[in-house]
Amino acid sequence: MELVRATEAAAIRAVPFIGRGDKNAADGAAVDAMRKFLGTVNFDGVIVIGEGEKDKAPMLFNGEHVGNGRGPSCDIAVDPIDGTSLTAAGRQNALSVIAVSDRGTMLDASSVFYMDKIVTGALGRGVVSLDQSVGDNIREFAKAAGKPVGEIVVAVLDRPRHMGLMEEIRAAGAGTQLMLDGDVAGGINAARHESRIDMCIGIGGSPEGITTACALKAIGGFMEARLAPGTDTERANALAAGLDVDKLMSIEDMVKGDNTFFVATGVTDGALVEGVRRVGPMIRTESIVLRSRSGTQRRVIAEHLAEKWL
Ligand code: VTB
Repeated sequence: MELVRATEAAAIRAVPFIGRGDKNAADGAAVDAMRKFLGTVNFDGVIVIGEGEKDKAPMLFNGEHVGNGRGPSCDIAVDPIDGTSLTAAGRQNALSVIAVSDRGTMLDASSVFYMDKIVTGALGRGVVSLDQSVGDNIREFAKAAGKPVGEIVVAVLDRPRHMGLMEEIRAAGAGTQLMLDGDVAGGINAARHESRIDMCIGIGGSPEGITTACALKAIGGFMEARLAPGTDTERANALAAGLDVDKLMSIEDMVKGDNTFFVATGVTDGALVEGVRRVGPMIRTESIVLRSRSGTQRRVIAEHLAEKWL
């Protein structure tokens, strides 16, 4: 629960940059706030997934120690803003995210920027797989969910690389929900029982994939992923780092054990959580806190006295 203070702080500090066109400034403000608040939390965290390398954004560095050094030893994944471009443009669905698990349990996939992913709710287990065609996945999932294929909605990042994928989804008779960014929220929404999305597929960031896996441990969703090196150099780096780029990875391959925490606070409004808003003298934030050990999903609405944040 302490971690949520760090994502709340990052989200609040990003607000002056919403819609101002400068994604690195937004990210920088969120990174600074997150680092400061993490320093007060009782744990000895090592950042396994820092963001920013792919996008050359300000960073919390891989290998950086965070927390006050007391308490449990943890691996930590941070994404002070997932959706920096969304934030800079003033679009929906930007989140501030932290995921934590026991030390040594998070896969360090930092040498490969992208991974191919498929996420559904628990119903997809034993039913869908990255090794099946998109059409088969959609048909099998619809059957398992007891609904017509025409009602299946698949979230996909809106990228030129996904043109073929979008065609396959539509040819199967399902609909797409295109995301400009933010496939962490897309994956979580696919796994949640009360969302409009049934499935989230396509190639997105590896850091976002590992983070999503942490969240899914608490929600009980299904996910598979495979690293997607874009160049021979990346492939070589992955092999040197001991990664198996051909392996079909389960959630357990990405995060081991049953002690993960995932917290996210809305920066801008989205399907998962509301963005930061001013309510009279208060700043209101909405967050989710997911804990795998107990399988709980909490929503935390906090009101922060605005004058403390001036
Ligand atoms: C996704 C998206 C992120 O990276 O993972 C995406 O969820 C994948 O990379 O918000 P490209 O943008 O290069 O397609 C982000 O956009 C963050 O960089």
